[in-house]
Amino acid sequence: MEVKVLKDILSANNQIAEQNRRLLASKKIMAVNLMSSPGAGKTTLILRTVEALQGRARIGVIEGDVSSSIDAEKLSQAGVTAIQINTGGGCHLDASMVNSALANLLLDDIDILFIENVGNLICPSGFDLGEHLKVVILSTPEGDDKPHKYPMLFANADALVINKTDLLAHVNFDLDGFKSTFKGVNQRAALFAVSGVSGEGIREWAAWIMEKLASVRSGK
Ligand SMILES: Nc1nc2c(ncn2[C@@H]2O[C@H](COP(=O)(O)OP(=O)(O)OP(=O)(O)O)[C@@H](O)[C@H]2O)c(=O)[nH]1
Ligand SMILES: [Mg+2]
Ligand SMILES: [Zn+2]
Repeated sequence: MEVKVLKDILSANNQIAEQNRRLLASKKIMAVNLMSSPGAGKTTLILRTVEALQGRARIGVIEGDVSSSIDAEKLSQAGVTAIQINTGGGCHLDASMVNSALANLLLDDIDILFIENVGNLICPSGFDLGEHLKVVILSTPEGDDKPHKYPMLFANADALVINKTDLLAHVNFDLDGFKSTFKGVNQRAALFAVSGVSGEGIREWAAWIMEKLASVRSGK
């Protein structure tokens, strides 16, 4: 019984995700689902990416949080088009929340849509939003054992961004060891080591995003 209910929820979600995918394709927008634990640096990475891609791509953002509009306001203050979704207790975004947000964005003015998921390493990975890319951010203070503990999220990522490299000297995070642990759960994801504070690695990450935008647009 429980299994059937879960299947129904996921299949309803997938249908709306498909609508989102079609709408995004018709507007030539690439959507990126950003997932991490709370505070790993999702909003900061979006801000750094907007700066890095200034004049090259127009960025829109859907902000998912349980409550508040702090993140959307932060982005708006930086001149970024952002819309806030409050899940009111829900621990992940689903396709219908994203569908409502899409109806409130000027899609003709967006090339790349970042969807900042609710901070959570568990269920966000189970819900298709209609996105092109799933990107996971892990910050160094969280520890290098997370791919073992939350394998679903890490296994499904198209890219993994290790953030807060500026703190490596102060935390127990073995970067090389981590890379091999991660390869054990996901061999195909692109890997980036960045700092949202110093800007280290942002250029490489931004170049990858532009490459992906080009392939989405050429239909590859
Ligand atoms: N030292 C350091 N701090 C960072 C870095 N990136 C982000 N921070 C800080 O970490 C805190 C959380 O960053 P956010 O970008 O708000 O993280 P988030 O993942 O969007 O957080 P939630 O939306 O609450 O889940 C803030 O105080 C940032 O200034 C970094 O690379 N290095
Ligand atoms: Mg945030
Ligand atoms: Zn959830």
